Amino acid sequence: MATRHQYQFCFGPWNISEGQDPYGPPTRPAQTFDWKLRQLKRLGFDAMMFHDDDAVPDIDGKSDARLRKEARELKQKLADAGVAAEMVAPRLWFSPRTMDGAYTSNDPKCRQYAIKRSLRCIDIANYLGTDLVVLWLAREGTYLREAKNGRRSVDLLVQALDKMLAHDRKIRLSIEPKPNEPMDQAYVPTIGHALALAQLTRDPKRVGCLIETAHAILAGLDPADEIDFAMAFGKLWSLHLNDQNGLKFDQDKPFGSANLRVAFNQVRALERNGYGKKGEFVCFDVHPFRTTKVEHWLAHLANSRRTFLRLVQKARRFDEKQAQQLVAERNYAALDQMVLEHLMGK
Ligand code: GLO
Ligand code: MG
Repeated sequence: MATRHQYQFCFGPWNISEGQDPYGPPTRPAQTFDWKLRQLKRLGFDAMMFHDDDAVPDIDGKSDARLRKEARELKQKLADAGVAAEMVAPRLWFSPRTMDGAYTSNDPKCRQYAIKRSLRCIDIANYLGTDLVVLWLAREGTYLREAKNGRRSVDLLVQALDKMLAHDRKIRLSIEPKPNEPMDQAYVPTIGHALALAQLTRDPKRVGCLIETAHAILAGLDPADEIDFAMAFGKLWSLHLNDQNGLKFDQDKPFGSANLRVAFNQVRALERNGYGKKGEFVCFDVHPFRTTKVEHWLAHLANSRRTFLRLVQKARRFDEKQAQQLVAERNYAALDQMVLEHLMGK
């Protein structure tokens, strides 16, 4: 099982967040992008992931020429720092024009905006030197199911993906499913939905997925199973590791924080499938606790990476032979305890 390659790590500027939640304001002052980039380097990360407006702030007010100029400047800054751009994602949930959804909005003008913005996001990805665009379909769903026609929404999603695929023959789209929040019910809640949707597009081989631990748990699934499923299709092109304590708001806790065993099984699944061998990054979509002081502001990122690497060692040192023996004997009680003892260590 042990496929000994080195993993490459990534996070986004939004993962050094200021602590606001729906009930209260920020608890830490905002930091500049340049500071965040320096911290990323200092922590030993290899790449940064971007929203389109992380790369080009206030993107909607800027001309195409301006967008190109700013994106190229950013590319230079990343090159100077020796940091890769992992992906770019259109932020389709902030604008008043995406209030009722982006590609599935009931308003045709809003749908047009969402598609145009996605095409500009692809342009940014090109300028930054990545062929990966991530689609977290934040508002593609409903607060009440009667508000939209579900069948039409599937057609609209496919049409939007097709326009993106046609805009650039090389771009790959990774759908990041999430079953709820901000919506009551999302149209693409799981990896199965994402990969099925890919099949309806004009170029299924360029539509894959991104698994986020917390999102899989919110869907009632084991993220390790989602990893195995996506990788059986060769379609896991990115990953947002974090953790989640049960069915509540999206928590984006440090990797392994809520359930070390579930984290261990994700690492085992990545190892057995050779995740990262084709240049895929391990990204942490984690946030500091709201209570975090400025001087501890990066701990959730450093800790997630450390936990991941320690679990890689745990996965590689797991006694597979003994485990297989117990499986053959159907002695799952012993197997269960063996896993716990292995995780607890001496
Ligand atoms: C929120 C998502 C979000 C996306 C990011 C990239 O629940 O996890 O953080 O990953 O916006 O599109
Ligand atoms: Mg995410």
